[in-house]
Amino acid sequence: MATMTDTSAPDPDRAADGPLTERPGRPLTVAAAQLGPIGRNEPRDAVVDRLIALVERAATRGVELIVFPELALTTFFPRWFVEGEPDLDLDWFYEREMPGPHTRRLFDAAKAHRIGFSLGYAELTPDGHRYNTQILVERDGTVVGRYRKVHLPGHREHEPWREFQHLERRYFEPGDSFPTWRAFGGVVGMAICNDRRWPETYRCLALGGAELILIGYNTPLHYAPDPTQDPLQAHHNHLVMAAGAYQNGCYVIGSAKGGNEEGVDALADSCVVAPNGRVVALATTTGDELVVSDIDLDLCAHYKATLFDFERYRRPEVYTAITAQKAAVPPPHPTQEGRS
Ligand code: ING
Repeated sequence: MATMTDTSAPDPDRAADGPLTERPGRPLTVAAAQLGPIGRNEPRDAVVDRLIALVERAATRGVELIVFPELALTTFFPRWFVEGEPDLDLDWFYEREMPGPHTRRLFDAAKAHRIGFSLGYAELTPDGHRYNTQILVERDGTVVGRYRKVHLPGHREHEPWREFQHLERRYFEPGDSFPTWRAFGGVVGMAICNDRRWPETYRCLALGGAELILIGYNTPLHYAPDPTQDPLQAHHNHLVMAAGAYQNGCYVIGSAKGGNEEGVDALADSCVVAPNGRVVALATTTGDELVVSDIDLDLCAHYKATLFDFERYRRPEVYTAITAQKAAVPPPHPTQEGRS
């Protein structure tokens, strides 16, 4: 039991003084705002109309925060080697400002309904840098922050052997941080698509205090480097988000752009995952759909203050390989004199 005069951080070795006490709760109504396919030439205004329709549907459900998918304003253009497509202007897919002329009315509609949101888009900075970006906006319309995708999957050069390309490493530069922000009554972090497959993503965000992690994704059902993974896409999708949620005591909201987009079938299965690792809300279609859940951010403490009490149980001095190494370094082969 901590002494009365103890003003330092709680002693990580203090004896537990009983089960977690019930807390008043920090309720929040959230939703994954799943999108169906977006056509190659679908005008921004037509897409924004779809986003606003989801905002308005969310308002009827008392939703306070909606999560739109990755690259939610355009088709998933990294599926093409654009230079080889005469009628495709790569720059057309990027936003130079956010909000910009086409997206300002989305921000206005959300603010009018006091709904916050995260939105994935292709960002072109004034000095010419290109990122796969997600922006976070509070219920009063304030831009809280922006995240730039750290883990860029796929390849950089045209690989004609593939049914379709995955040229994110050609069209984007990687982000270099996992920021978190105080917003929506808790601490919020963001990640994008492939980021959700890497445990480092969730742990870095949780070390920044994240209780709610917002993830947009565009995931083709076909994975050209290993088609044996194709039938496992839905399983892997929830596997990684449920693990990330549970092991870090976070809610995770995954929002897909699903369905058959320009000939490529993409996974839907948008969902809300609770800190206990359970999927508490799941999409039923592959189109524009609101996947709503009433959550309580205080549920995070049931894991952050017990099993996953970082201050008490983590051993960073032992984990040095995680930041010291990029690739795996297996042990040497045993020598004739004896095993090493
Ligand atoms: N897409 C995919 C993702 O990580 C991918 C890349 C496709 C991985 C298919 C595995 C199978 O979900 C993005 N945009 O990162």
